Amino acid sequence: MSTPTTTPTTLQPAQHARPAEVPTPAGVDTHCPYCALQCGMTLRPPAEAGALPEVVERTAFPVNRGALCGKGRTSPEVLSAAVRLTGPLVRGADGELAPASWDEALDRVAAGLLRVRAAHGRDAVGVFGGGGLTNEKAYALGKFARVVLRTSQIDYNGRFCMSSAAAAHQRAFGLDRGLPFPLADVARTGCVILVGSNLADTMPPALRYLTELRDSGGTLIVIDPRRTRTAEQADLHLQPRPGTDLALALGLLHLVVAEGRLDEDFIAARTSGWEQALPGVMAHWPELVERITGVPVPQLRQAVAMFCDAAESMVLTARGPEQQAKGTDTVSAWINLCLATGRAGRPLSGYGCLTGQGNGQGGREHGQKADQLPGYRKLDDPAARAHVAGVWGVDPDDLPGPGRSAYELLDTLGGDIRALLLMGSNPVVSAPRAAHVAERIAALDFLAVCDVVLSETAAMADVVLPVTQWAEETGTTTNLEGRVVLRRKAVDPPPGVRSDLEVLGALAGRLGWEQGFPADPEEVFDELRRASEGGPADYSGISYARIAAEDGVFWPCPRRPSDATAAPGAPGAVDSPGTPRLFLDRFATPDGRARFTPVQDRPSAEEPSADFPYYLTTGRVLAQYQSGAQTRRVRELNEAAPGPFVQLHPRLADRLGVAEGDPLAVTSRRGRAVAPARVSAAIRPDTVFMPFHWPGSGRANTVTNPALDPTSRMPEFKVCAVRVERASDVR
Ligand SMILES: Nc1nc2c(c(=O)[nH]1)N[C@H]1C(S)=C(S)[C@@H](COP(=O)(O)OP(=O)(O)OC[C@H]3O[C@@H](n4cnc5c(=O)[nH]c(N)nc54)[C@H](O)[C@@H]3O)O[C@H]1N2
Ligand SMILES: Nc1nc2c(c(=O)[nH]1)N[C@H]1C(S)=C(S)[C@@H](COP(=O)(O)OP(=O)(O)OC[C@H]3O[C@@H](n4cnc5c(=O)[nH]c(N)nc54)[C@H](O)[C@@H]3O)O[C@H]1N2
Ligand code: SF4
Ligand SMILES: [Mo]
Repeated sequence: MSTPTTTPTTLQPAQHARPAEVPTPAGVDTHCPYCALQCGMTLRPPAEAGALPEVVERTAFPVNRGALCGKGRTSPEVLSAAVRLTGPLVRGADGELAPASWDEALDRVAAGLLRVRAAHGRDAVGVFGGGGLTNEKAYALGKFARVVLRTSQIDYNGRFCMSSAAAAHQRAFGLDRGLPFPLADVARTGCVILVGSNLADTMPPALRYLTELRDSGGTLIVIDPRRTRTAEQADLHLQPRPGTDLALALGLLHLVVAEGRLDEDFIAARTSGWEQALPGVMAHWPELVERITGVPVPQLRQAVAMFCDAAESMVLTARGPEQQAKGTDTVSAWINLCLATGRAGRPLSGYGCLTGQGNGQGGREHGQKADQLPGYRKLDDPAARAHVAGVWGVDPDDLPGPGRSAYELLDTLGGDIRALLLMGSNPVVSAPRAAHVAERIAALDFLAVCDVVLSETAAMADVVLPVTQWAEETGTTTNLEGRVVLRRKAVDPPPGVRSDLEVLGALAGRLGWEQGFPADPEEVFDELRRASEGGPADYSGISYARIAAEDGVFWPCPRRPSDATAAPGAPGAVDSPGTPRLFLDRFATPDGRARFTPVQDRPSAEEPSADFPYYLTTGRVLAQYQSGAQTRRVRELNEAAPGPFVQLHPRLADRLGVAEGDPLAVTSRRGRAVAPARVSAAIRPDTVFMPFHWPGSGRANTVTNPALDPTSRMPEFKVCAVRVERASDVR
C-alpha cells in the first residue's frame, strides 16, 4: 500500500477543544465504514511510512459522542495492503484469476456486458448494489443501470435488510425514513418497546440511550426469542417463538382496546382506516396470542401497562420482526399499536426502524432499488421519470421500468439474466438459500465484481475490480436517523485501486457515454441533489459545506432560494434547516393522516414439523460484520469471534446428548450447516440460533428459507424449520 501522506486531501481538519498541554493531532473527521449508526471518528495519519492511520475519539459528533465499538476502532486494518485487493484480476484461459492492467480489466467488463446484451437483450444484464455504498455511488450505479445499460434488472442487498419496515413506513406515513426523530430522543421518552434488535451487539454506542432512558425513570421492553445482552437491560423481556411478532403486536393492541386505552382523539384527528383495522385486532384475544407466541398473558398485560402508562412511548423494530415473509404486515401491526395509542407524530413518541448498513437509509433513496429513482421517487410514476430523465438528459421513455427484487434477481442468474455487475455485496455468504445462489452465480456467462477485498463472491468473478474504501475517498452516507453525514478522505489509496465512481465512469465511456459519470464525489452529489429535488427524500438544500459546518443535515431538506435563480447552497439561497423530526404537523400522506393497515396473523412460511422439529433463527455477533468479508480480515475481531456456532438451550442439548463445542448439524429443506454447539439458557428450548458471518460448512444461509414477503420481497432469514443432530450421527 502506498504511504498515506501527512497532509491528506481533506475538507476540514478536526478541531476539537483539548487540554492546552496536549497538542491537537492533525487528523481528519470522518465516519466508520460499517453500520447505520455511522459513528463519528477522527483518523490521524500514520507517523511512519507504511503504517495505518490511527483512530482518535471524536466526541463532538452527537450520535456516538466519541464511543466506538471494536469494529469501528479496528477499521483501519482493512486499509492494509496485506488483506485488500491492490490491482485488477482477470480470469484467464486456465480458469484462474490473474493480475491484469486496468485497461485490460475494464475492456473485459465492457465486452462481457455488451456481448450478453447483444445476444440476449438489455434485461439479460443485471446489476446488484449494496447499502454500504455512499449516496454518490448508489446514485451513480442506479443511473449507470438505467441510462448506460438500460436494464430494469437492478436491486441491492438493502432488500435483505430493512425493506419490510420501509414498505410499512410508506403504507402508514407516506414516507420512509428509519427514525422519524434523532436517536437522542430515545433517551427522553417514557417507554421503549424494542422489537428484535440486539443493539448491544449491533450498535453498541446506541445502548447508552437506553441506559439514559432507564436512568431517568423510563422503561424498556425487549422482544427477542433470545435473552441477549440487550434483553438483559430490559425491565420486561418477552421471549416469543420466532416469527410470531405479528400476533404479538395484534394481541397488545387487542388489550389496548379491551382496557380502554385507545387515544380516540388522536385516531379521529390524525389517522384514517381504524375501523378497517379493528376486526383483525379483535380476532387476537390474549389467550390465543399466548398460544401462538408462547408469551404468557400477564406479560402481555404488563407490556401494555408500561407502554400506555408512560406519557410518551416508542416502538423500535430491527431485523427480528422484519426479516420474515410477513415482515411488512408485522411492522404495520406495530405501527397500528403506535397510532391507536397516539404514539406517533408527537414529540418524543413514535415508531422507528433501526436501519442496519452504513448507508442503509441513503442506499434506498437514490435509485439502486428495483422500483426506484433518486429522491425516493417511484420508477412507475410518469412525473418522476420526466424529472429524473431531465436531469440525466435522456428521454423518459428510454428509462426502463421496475425490475426484480434481490433474491428473485439472484435466482434468475444464468437463466434470463446472464451477466452481472456486482458492487458492495457478498451474496455467496449473505443471501438466503446460499448454495443455490452460488450455483446461479456460477451459471452466469459473465460476472464482474467491484470490491475492496477478494470476497467469496469476488472469487467467482470473471473480472475483479479493486476499489477504494471509506477512508480513501470522500462521500456522504445517511445514517439511521436520516442524518446525511460526510465521510472525508483521510489517506491516499494504494496506486493500483480506483474508486467505484471512476470505475463506473470508465465503463460508461467504453459503452458510449463519455459524459455524465464524473469521478468527483461532490460533483455527483450536486447532481443527486437536483435529481432528488421535489422528491420525498429531498436533498437539494444539502451541500458538502453545510454538512461539514453542521455535522450532518437531516432530510428532507429542500432548497428554498430567496432568490429563485440562486443555485442550491449558493449565497442568496436560504435552504431548509433540514428535518430532524418528521410528522409533527402532518404525515406525508395525501390527506396528512397516518393510515392504519388492516392485518391478520398468519403462520411463517415454514413451521416446525415431525421431520424438522425446531426453529432456526439467524443474526449477528458483536465482533463480525455481515458476510464477514471485511471483519474476518481483522485479527482482533477474528480472535473474538473466530467462527460459526449453533446456540441451543441446555434442555435441547441434553435431549440430543450434546456438550459445549460438539459439532452440530442443522438441516433444513435447503441444506445443512455444521458448527460447534454453544449451550446457553438464553435461548428458547424450541429454537436454535446461528450467526451468518461465515462461508463454508458452517454457513447459516445454506439452511435459511428464501420465502419472500409479498410486499417488500424480504426473505425469511429469521424463521425456518430445522432438524438438529450431532454431526457424528449424520452420514
Ligand atoms: N456486530 C454487527 N453489527 C451490525 C451488523 C453486523 O453484521 N454485525 N450488521 C448491521 C446491519 S446491516 C444490520 S441490518 C443490523 C441488524 O441489527 P439487529 O436487528 O439488532 O441484528 P440481528 O442479530 O440480525 O437480529 C436482532 C435480534 O433479533 C432476534 N430475533 C430472531 N428472530 C426473531 C423473531 O422472530 N422475532 C423477534 N422479535 N426477534 C427475533 C435475534 O435473536 C437477534 O437477537 O446490525 C448492523 N450492525
Ligand atoms: N441468515 C441471515 N442472512 C442475512 C441476514 C441475517 O440476519 N441472517 N441479514 C441480511 C442483511 S440485514 C444484510 S444488510 C445482508 C448483508 O450482506 P452483504 O450484502 O453480503 O454485506 P457485506 O458483507 O457488508 O458485503 C459488502 C461487500 O462489499 C464490499 N465493500 C465495502 N465497501 C465497499 C465499497 O465502497 N465499494 C465496493 N464496491 N465494495 C465495498 C465489502 O468488502 C463486502 O465484500 O445480509 C443479509 N443476510
Ligand atoms: S457501532 Fe457501527 S458505526 Fe459505530 S463504530 Fe461500531 S460498527 Fe462503526
Ligand atoms: Mo442489514
